[in-house]
Amino acid sequence: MQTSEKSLLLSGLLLLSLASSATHAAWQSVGKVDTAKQASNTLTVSTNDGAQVQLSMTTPDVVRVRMTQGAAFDADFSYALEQQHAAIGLHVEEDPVTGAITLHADKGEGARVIVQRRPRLSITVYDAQGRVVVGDDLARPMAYDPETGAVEVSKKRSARELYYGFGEKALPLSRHQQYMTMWNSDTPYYPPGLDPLYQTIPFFIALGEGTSYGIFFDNTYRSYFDMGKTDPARYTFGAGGGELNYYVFTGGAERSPANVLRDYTDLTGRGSLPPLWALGYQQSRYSYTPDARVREIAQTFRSKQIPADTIYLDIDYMDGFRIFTWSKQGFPQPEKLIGQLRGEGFHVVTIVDPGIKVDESFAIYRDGRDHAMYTRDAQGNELHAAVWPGACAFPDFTNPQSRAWFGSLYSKFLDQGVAGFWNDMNEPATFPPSNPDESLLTHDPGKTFPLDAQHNGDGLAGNHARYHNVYGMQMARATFEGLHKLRAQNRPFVLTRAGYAGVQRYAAVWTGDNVASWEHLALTIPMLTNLSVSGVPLVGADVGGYAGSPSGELYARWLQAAALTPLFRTHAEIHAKDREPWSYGVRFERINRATIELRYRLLPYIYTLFAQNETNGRPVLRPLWFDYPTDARTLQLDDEFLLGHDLLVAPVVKGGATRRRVYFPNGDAWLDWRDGQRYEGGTSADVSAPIERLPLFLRAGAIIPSQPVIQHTGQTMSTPLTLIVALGADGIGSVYQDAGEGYAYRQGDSRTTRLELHVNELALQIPAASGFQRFAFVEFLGLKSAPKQVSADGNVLSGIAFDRNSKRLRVALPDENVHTVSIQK
Ligand code: MIG
Repeated sequence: MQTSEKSLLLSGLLLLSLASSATHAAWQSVGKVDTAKQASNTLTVSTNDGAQVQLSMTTPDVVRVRMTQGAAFDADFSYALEQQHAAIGLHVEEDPVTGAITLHADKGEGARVIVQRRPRLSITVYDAQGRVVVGDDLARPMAYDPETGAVEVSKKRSARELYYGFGEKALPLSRHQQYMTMWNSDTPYYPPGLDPLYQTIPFFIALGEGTSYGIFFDNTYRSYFDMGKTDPARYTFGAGGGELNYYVFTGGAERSPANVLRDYTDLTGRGSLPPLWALGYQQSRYSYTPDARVREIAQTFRSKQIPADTIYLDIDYMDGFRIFTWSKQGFPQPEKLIGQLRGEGFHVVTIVDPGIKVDESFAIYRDGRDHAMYTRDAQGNELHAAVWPGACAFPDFTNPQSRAWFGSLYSKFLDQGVAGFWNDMNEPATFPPSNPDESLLTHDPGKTFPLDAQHNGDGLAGNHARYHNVYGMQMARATFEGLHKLRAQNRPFVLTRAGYAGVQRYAAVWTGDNVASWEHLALTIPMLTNLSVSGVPLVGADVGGYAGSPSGELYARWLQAAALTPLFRTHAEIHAKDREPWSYGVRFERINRATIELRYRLLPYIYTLFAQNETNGRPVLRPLWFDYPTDARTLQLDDEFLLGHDLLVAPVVKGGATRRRVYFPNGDAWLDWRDGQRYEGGTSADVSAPIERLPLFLRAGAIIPSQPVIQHTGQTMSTPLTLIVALGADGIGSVYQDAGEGYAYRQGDSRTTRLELHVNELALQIPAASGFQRFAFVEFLGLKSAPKQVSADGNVLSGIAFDRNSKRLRVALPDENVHTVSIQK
């Protein structure tokens, strides 16, 4: 670790020098408005300096601004958008005295934009109630650098405004007063604060005084966000090239974060429902090898009765790191191995890197070369750079033909039974020529393609400076689309390290090479919740920390914290000690088993959250402020999170701690998952958290589904569901069910059950349908003692049990036709 720390320090210095050399001297500001013309739902404004600005709306609450310094705008194309969104009809009006131009949707209530003509063009967005959402700072108007092509804009900032999102950042929960760079980077062992990391998602949600809005800066060049660091009265964003092209989401009538994220994900897409197996526990390390070791790991899970669904194979399964090959020594019979594992309920995920070994005897390499699938250097030659296999060529994933070709390569592994794929090193990361070992110089420019490398850009040819930030996302897309084409009946599972806005359409995201430390465990909460509100629902961090070896305590605490995050995967670097749930002795084995069991009990709830995410864009994992934006005490709370709207998770992230302070967000009461103890919203409590306990709370009024412990998701269908009901407030709930795989659900093959709690009565509406887990039990939490009786549709029930320790009342439902269950105290 010592040399790596030195390197990190060095890289920090490097970063500073890079940042300062990128400052611009020759900014040219937009001038006053000369002409304003409305055509086909767009208002085009030209200014007396030659710049042009376009304003349009994609919904009555979403305003789009484009600025170009040239005579013409670029072709309107974006990798981020799910589809190019048509602009809606505008109503435009000019003030006869000032000339100020007002525009809004021609139909329906919504945002209003006012464009001032002088002294320079400036844009202010208002909500339907006439409140300012966000406005240009006239002291620093839209500007560009004619020499370098850089663009930027500054917005006025109110002192208390906070900012969330920005994708994947190792930074505090709110990113106010931070300067952030967007440039996908391989950053092994990143220390907290290091920026940028692997992903570029130039989207944020602003929150001030309980109202919110969002901005998405759709520019793929190296970009930056100075959120009041240089001057707290403004924030600035810009990029080294391309158009100033951004969207303002005003958050609808409620001005809520949920509306902002819904509108952002309407534009950039939602994470499509993952296969159920991908939500089970996943075990990984660099690398399980040979095959006998993989078998041993799988069998140990089963013999120790620790649930698990997935085993990963990291780079050592390959023959000389050639993609889509197997090492003859380590994995002589891959199909047999995978078949056996599948028989035990395991899915295998293999890593697939972008680098393709330059090797005349390697058919995939030759095929790609012969069909011109690779990225080219400035001279037009195949770009070569060293990665694990040595010199490699790299598919140009911005070329639709290369994507289709690469996607088709998955066919062999699918035939062999591989269930999912893990795309690593796709920032893209290369080994710098000076250091043949993997470099720890995290932002060394030699660690990616030269900026003048050439890309197809889906027909808009451009250099690597323009397309660097989308390379990884387009690799994930090639994988997703390839899998979808090859196995239309399966939901692809793809995990990617790099990405750009919209990456959620294709892949899950993990936070790269974190470190086995308490500090990094704590960091997972602000990192993952911010990734979630950046539109990516299936997110996770390597459990235990990638680099180094956690103590039994750190691993157990990390497993607890991660059990209720969307992607639940243990992973470790090549040098790390064994890191399986049983690696720390029997005491920890028991604790870790119980942690993973909790995950499996809650899978029906987690699955429902994913289905809801696909519909409305609400994140599975949420920072507290997302659901409680008017509770100021949630705004910087970074050691708790919500799983959906109903579960509050307060993991222990400090070594040696056996208690912790928990804040309960205002507006709801909360019941301790363990014993039903009630905590009022807006209060804090010191709760006991011995090593075996994850502090977990259910919102009063919540109704959530759970299931008995199973060993893997293949055992789901045969098990009955239990509804867990938190008494103490009225509430509604719903449960989503489908086959857990495939797309029949899009043709209506699913079931959604609506539930309602009113005082002591639960109303159910279970649609009659077969082929789903059956609702069999209800468990009430929040009673102090056993009730007098419980009845279903007026008939007194006999099969009821009250547990004095957990204060849970368990009721067996006679059948699924029951409409009410009521408690008589
Ligand atoms: O250069 O495949 O982040 O999860 O184990 C390192 C080996 C390459 C980096 C990934 C890590 C993975 C490792 N990879």
